[in-house]
Amino acid sequence: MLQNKISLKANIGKYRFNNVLLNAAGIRCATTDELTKILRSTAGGCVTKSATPQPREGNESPRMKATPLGCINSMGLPNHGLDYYLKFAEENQGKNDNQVILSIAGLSVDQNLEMLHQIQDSSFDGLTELNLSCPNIKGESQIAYDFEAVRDILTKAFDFFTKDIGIKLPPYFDLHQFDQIADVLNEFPIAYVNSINSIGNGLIVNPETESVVLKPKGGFGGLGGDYVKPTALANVRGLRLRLKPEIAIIGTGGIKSGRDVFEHILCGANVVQIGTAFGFEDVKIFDRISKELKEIMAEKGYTSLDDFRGKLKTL
Ligand code: RRO
Repeated sequence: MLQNKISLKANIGKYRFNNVLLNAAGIRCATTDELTKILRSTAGGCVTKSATPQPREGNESPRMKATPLGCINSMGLPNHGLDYYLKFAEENQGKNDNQVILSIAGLSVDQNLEMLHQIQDSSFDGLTELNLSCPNIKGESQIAYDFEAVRDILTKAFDFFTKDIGIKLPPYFDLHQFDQIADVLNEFPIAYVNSINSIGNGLIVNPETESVVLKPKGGFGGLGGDYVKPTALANVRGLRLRLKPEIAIIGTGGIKSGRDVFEHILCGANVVQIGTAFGFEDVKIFDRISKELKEIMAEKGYTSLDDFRGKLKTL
């Protein structure tokens, strides 16, 4: 009975999501067919595969491997180029409170600014996600570990960009890093941060073959799934405690059940994204997890996500 009264609606500023669950960028979101399938599902919207100005093939295969605890990837930004995703976003943004988040990941500051100019000049009026945390580009660092580089790119971006931006962050591991990134981000009118991207440069070893499991970068790759949930929760919580309230948080990392979503929201997530587990289960995962989350809320007497968002207790 109570379950009918339970709402899983969420919002980031003025953007309404009819469900708190989305895919995480990179997972089943590289083609318009995959993106349309997500929009037609229970999910509250979709994020597009991070785009570069031109289409890219990405790294050599094998470049993704599932394990019992999650997965490792070194995709290397394979995508159809910004024009492709921008057109989809222009055509589908915001219908029935289904948001299309347009993710971009330039290989240089100039590429990011070039794409932001193109988005600024377009009819797209949704959220753009600036991915500053791709771990898999050969010879490149993850920008968001260099705090001055983040300040520099955001200063240049907000010089002309008047639409809404979110920032995809890598996991941080030292509390001084939380302080430093929050100090930088609080200087800008950012709509949200998305924490976390995969944990960069893990290594999975196959003891039978005595080998790594991925071809690019000698086998090093980004970790997702069960490996990363506590790190993701710490990042959501650590940033919620430090960011100004106008900056919303998308919680991403290790979500495969209603309980995982419940924990992310307790830590302060406004919206959550599912990566590895969505890759394993496809769009039916949004039905299953919505049901599981509603069951937990019903048991606790909660009817909206606001009833417990950010209310994690300490001892
Ligand atoms: O394409 C990738 O290799 C990739 C990207 Br852009 C990212 O942001 N995170 C990730 O785990 N893989």
